[in-house]
Amino acid sequence: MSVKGAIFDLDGVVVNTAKFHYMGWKKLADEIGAPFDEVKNEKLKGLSRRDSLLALLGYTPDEKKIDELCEQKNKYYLEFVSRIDRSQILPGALELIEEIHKAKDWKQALASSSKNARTVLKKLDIEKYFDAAVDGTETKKTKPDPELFLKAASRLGLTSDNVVVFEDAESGVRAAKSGGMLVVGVGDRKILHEADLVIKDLSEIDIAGIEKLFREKGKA
Ligand code: B16
Ligand code: MG
Repeated sequence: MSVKGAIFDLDGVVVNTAKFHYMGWKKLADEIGAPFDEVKNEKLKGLSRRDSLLALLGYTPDEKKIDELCEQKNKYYLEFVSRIDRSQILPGALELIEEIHKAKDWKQALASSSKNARTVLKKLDIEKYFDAAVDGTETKKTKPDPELFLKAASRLGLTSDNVVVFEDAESGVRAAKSGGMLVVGVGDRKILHEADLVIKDLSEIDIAGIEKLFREKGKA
């Protein structure tokens, strides 16, 4: 078998930090009187901080205001994240990452839009499992552009045909698809229906399940 790669989104797939992004945006939105709820939040998942703000506001203020509001949201997010520990790792994530880490024909990367991804990885002491990591400080374009995932695959020394992406965001599923990769949606089937497979969480899949998906999609 050729070497295969798994690329994991961070927030909402490996760690329960998607909830903290939501709480940060909600706090900011309430302060500035912008309507915001969990339904609107779905559209923000996977987007860069700046694009999330513009999507939340529905208009583009001047750059100074954008910076100020982004900084404020990030301050709230970092306050929440400062308290996280391994109990925030999502079901099945550590088991799958450990299984892939031990497997000789598999490599894995972390690919997150978040500029705080490395802070989270360090806090949870899980960076050691990954062969590569790409975050929002290294990309020009935001999901649904495939740049982040293409960079992650290339750092693993693999092509799109040999990797599978795990994503919880609609924008992330689209990014992986437009990069020509297999994608497993992690979360709500109604939102992630463009994925090749949708699971509730990573406890529903292991290497054997991923290999089955590669075969079914003619990419074995
Ligand atoms: P930051 P992911 C994304 O991370 C989040 O889904 C998204 O909600 C957030 O706005 C984005 O990171 C940027 O995060 O403000 O920390 O740079 O899901 O791609 O791991
Ligand atoms: Mg995510």
